[in-house]
Amino acid sequence: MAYENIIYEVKDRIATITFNRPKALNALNGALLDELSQALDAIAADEDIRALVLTGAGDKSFVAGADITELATFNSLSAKHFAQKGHRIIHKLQQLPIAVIAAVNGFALGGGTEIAIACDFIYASESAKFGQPEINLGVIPGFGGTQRLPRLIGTNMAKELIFTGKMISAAEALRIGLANKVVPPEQLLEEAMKTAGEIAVKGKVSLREAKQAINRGMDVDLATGCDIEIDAFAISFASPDAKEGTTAFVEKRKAEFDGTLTG
Ligand code: CO8
Repeated sequence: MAYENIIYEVKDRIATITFNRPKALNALNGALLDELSQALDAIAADEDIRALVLTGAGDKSFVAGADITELATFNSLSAKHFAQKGHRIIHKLQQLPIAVIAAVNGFALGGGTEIAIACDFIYASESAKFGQPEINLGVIPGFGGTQRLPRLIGTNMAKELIFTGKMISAAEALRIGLANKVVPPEQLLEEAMKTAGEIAVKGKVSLREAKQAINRGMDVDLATGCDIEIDAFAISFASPDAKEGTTAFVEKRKAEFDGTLTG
């Protein structure tokens, strides 16, 4: 389908979604969210795609949050519907069985930070700025920020960011474990694509099982998490990739993973 508010590309098993409303600093309006949802469905249905990189058009912003001109028209019920829609899409993003990297190239505010932290990890350009400024609008984060941010950076750090609404730099995001890596702006996409490429040649089943074990394990106690890992470990052996990976090691050659589950 033709997209107007995002750019969706696939090359060498790596999908890229670029938020593309640069005049509004890539703010998330309803139309953009619908297109994002459709692109995520297309990715989920494509067996060949192994990684997704999300970034923003222009050199200023990743996503400057929900579109405030739309928020300004909401009542309590429409706010609820909008938040439910955002949660559904972000859940879809988080559930993708592939690696998802946020390449944060500028402002990642409100819904922008919330999308970034639903990715598997974040690479940031030196000019990136993160924050949950909703409190300055008299509202609170509505796309998962009150839940995912404390799980990622700790309760007290998340409270300080959400209560003050302040922006933090890429360097500070790196220090508190929000971003994995900070690079000069012109190297950001290259670095993200390089890591996506490294992951794209791994076994599809082992990548999926590792991701699911980590994500599901974060929401349960350690013993239950270890049980989840045991099952995921067993499932990884259902793929020919396990035979190929271990045999290649013994034969001192590079493994060629084909990603099929049965064989
Ligand atoms: N929504 C709509 N338009 C925006 C947004 C936004 N979030 N952010 C920027 N823009 C627009 C500006 O209005 C401006 O448009 P125009 O040129 O037509 O005047 C254009 O983008 C450029 O922005 P600025 O001129 O303001 O650029 P500056 O460099 O001066 O400032 C900032 C950049 C600091 C990013 C500033 O634009 C800003 O503070 N933006 C708002 C950031 C914000 O508060 N984001 C959080 C929104 S709330 C949210 O995300 C909650 C998500 C879940 C909600 C669920 C509830 C139901």
